[in-house]
Amino acid sequence: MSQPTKLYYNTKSVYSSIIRLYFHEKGVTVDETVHLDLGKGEQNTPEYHKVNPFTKVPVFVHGPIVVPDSRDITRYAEKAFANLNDLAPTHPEKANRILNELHTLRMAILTYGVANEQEAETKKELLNQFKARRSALKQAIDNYPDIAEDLKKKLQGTDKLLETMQNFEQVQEEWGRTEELFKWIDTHLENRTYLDGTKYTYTDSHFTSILSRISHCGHRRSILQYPNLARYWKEVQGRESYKMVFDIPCNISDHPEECTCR
Ligand SMILES: N[C@@H](CCC(=O)N[C@@H](CS)C(=O)NCC(=O)O)C(=O)O
Repeated sequence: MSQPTKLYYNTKSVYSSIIRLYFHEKGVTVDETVHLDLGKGEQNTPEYHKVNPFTKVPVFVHGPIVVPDSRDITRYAEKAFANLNDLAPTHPEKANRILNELHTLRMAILTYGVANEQEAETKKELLNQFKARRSALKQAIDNYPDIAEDLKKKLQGTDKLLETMQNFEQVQEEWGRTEELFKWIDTHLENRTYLDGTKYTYTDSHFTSILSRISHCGHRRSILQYPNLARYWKEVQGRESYKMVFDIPCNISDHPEECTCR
């Protein structure tokens, strides 16, 4: 690992946590970490736009190579750090399918979205945080004319999300889709400890972070109703990597500030 390494991340971001879990399991020690406060809009600056024009985290930098996107980072690092722990799936096609399915889940809708009157109450504070992020984005559009075009596109996406998040029916649909996928994974896990079989792979880092978000945002039942998935969830939480990344108690009712992402 002779080239310098750098990770741009946020502690509350699902996708950043995937990489932090994965690096811990892989044995990658990053030379420099840069924490971006997404609520304050630190990702929407011209400097960071040069690193990642999509202005999102995580981004991994390895010498001259810049890799945005958690899926690409895990695939890249598996090859670049082949001398470290082997976390490559032994069934790449199946792993890719699972990974792609997991990344169709709309985590922002699941995190902030309100599915009923009760959630409209319990998630009020959370939704306000999302709205504050939108305000920071609007401010950045005014402050940074050079990147304003990209930021305006992002604002359009943000507004669509905000609308969906407040539509009970659409949020319920998203939970329905999520539980369908969980049901399928539950069957897949019937004779397997991890998604690949007996071997922990990077696909598990992706799934663990997603499960953590679902659990911490008041939807534990969506996991625990499936016996194999419940067993898997317990297993991955017992790993050192989980404790390192998610050692902060996180429950929307008592720690709303710890449950943010989009
Ligand atoms: N497909 C990307 C998604 C990255 C992403 O959505 N990151 C969120 C945090 S979890 C982000 O940076 N949001 C900042 C913003 O939209 O302003 C990945 O897998 O890394």
